[in-house]
Amino acid sequence: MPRNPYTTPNEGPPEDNPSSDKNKKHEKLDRYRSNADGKDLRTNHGVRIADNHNSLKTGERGATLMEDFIFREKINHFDNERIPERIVHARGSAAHGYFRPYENAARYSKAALFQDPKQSTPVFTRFSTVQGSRGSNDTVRDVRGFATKFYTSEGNWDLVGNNMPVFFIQDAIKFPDFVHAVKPEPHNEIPQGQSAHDTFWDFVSLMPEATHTVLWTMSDRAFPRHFRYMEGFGVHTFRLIDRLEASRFVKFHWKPVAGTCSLIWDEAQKLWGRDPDFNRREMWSDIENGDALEWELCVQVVEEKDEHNFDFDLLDPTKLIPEEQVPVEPIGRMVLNRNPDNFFAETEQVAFNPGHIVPGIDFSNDPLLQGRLFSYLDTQMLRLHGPNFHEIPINQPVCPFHNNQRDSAHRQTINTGQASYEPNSIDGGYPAQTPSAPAQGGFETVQERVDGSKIRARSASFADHYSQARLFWNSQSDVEKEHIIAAYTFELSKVARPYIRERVIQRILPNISVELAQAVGRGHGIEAPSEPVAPAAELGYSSQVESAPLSLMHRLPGNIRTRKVAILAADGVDVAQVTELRRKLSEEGATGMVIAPSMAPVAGTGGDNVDSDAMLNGLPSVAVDAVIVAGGADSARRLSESGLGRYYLQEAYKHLKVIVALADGQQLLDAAGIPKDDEGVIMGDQVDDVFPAFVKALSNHRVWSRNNRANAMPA
Ligand code: HDE
Repeated sequence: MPRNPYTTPNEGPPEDNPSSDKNKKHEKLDRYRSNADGKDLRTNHGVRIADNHNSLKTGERGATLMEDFIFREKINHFDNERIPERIVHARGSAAHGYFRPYENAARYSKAALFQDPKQSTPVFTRFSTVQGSRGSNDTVRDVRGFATKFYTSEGNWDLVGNNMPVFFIQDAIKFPDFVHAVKPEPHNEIPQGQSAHDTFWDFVSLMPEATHTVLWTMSDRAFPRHFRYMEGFGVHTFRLIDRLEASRFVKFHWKPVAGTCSLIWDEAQKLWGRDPDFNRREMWSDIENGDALEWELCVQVVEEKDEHNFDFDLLDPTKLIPEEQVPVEPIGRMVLNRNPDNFFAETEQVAFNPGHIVPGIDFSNDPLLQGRLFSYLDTQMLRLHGPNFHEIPINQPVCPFHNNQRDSAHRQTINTGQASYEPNSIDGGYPAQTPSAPAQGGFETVQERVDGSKIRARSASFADHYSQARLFWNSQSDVEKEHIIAAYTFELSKVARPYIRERVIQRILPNISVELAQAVGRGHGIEAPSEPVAPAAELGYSSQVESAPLSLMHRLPGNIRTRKVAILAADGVDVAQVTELRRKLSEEGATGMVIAPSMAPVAGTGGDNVDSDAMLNGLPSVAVDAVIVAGGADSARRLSESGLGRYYLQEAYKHLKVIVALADGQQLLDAAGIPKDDEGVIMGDQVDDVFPAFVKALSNHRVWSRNNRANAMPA
């Protein structure tokens, strides 16, 4: 498999260095970046301001004067600061980076960005939740958006995907219904950032096609530990066009280099209060610390002749192509290594559109994709106030662009010449069309023969609503299955109308799994059928019953890079041990943080001190990946006497986190009631005694074998 030769930032090309100006997009953005260091305060029209504290009045206590143009400009601009938030995906955060293809990409697509493994393309990627408003919590149960703008030499390509490979509906005409159902309810605008309410479950239980994607959202994939651990998917089938104009179907995947892993529901909920910006903050601070986020762009390619060789329709967006049926081939690598300078200018104003494609990529007839091709441009008109949003710096392509579109609000371009039409002879016939060509040619839609009657109908090949839901369920580990059962049980407990709960448990879930239906039914005192109840066509058929990559366990991190480890310490701690721990963690690419009862320096046994990075309730266990209790008898006693100290360990235990107790630190295990006969509770006197076992355990992300016992922990 061809791989990018660069492995670490130091060995890499200039693009690996976030401050490098060798990135074409940054060269362009630099013209708009404005730094006020050492500069005068002025009005928007350039006048120096002498007093920014007092408005102009009639006497010191008098009324403010209309004449005060400085005051009016300032307030007027402020009053108009907000723009409408996105109707969906309102909450998001983004980063800059680059994409670099591997050698094999060029054989599938003539797109310039896939041709040269030495040539990188600037990217801007925004991650988002779907349901909540701009100020909602990061770790809610929801699909995550995964939208990438590639600033290619032939124009912008937007891959506007999600972290789940399938969608809730099959036809775009149902999107407003779906979004109205999932959004906060119209009468009281409750609940925020959640699907646990009547209108959502009413809709999805009446729309069996939603079942597969709802099942994904009931899995732990709905609250990733970090954006870096998320897979991404283009969802729809697209097309790749090669230099000979041959078209192939393709599904796009982003495979995280760091592996896949998620939060636990209780942890995710607690994070709403403890750190509502958890995912955003972690991405931001990792990038600031030089820990770039990385994905491989992968493709599943299907020859046109094989279009109908599957148990499902390639155009149906509620279906994925199991990896065993079509291999997922890596064709390049994306690195996100630079934070935006200004959230509004970049992250808020970036305008994605699946209709932004370049020669070498084309659409399929997926009826959901076809509808999206209308929607995104339309929504930008409202959100960014008219058709000139392509001039906003973050949206501009890196290649030159000329056409005869003119005027409208806030036009920046000063088009010279007299002819804003084509053909023209007055301006020499320019701008001129570019015929299609294998390289750097004009865009030409793939020629597809279409022959049919106008009809409002759903293809019979879209009738199967359950076979891939069963495939997903069968592929989950026992722990993941338990989490899914708990998720349905919890969500339905928030549904007030009993008939909706009954419909889900009796009419929908048995078609996925009788075991699932009955387990959720037990939690609601509702008897579930003992066999599937849907018509045969909806139950569908899949020649494959399991697919390992559908489980998060399939790509666990396998190392502890970028992990945050709490080192619990109080006065009397063994400082040498803390130092040793930090050094060893850092060697593995992880960060050890001293968490103490207060922010005062922690006094060590030998009169030496260590700084406290955070307080016990300032960086609670839900915000870290593992906990180590450092040695030192007094430190352990103080932590044991502290409710927060004991709670720290109990909560970490409940969330299946690796816990290490060194020397006297083991006292805290007893005080907190942590079972010692647990493979993820590691004890020893010296750092060397525990470290290899610690790294091994944390590489698996969590102590999965603890799942049942953890439920008994009250935290
Ligand atoms: Fe979107 N979607 N969507 N969507 N979507 C928007 O565009 C829409 C769908 C996705 O970070 C909106 O600029 C329709 C699937 C992402 O800015 C809007 C349909 C997938 C983002 C819109 C879908 C997505 C959006 C809202 C059904 C995964 C955020 C604001 C036909 C493949 C992009 C905006 C960002 C945003 C419409 C379905 C992903 C209204 C009509 C399927 C990641 O245009």
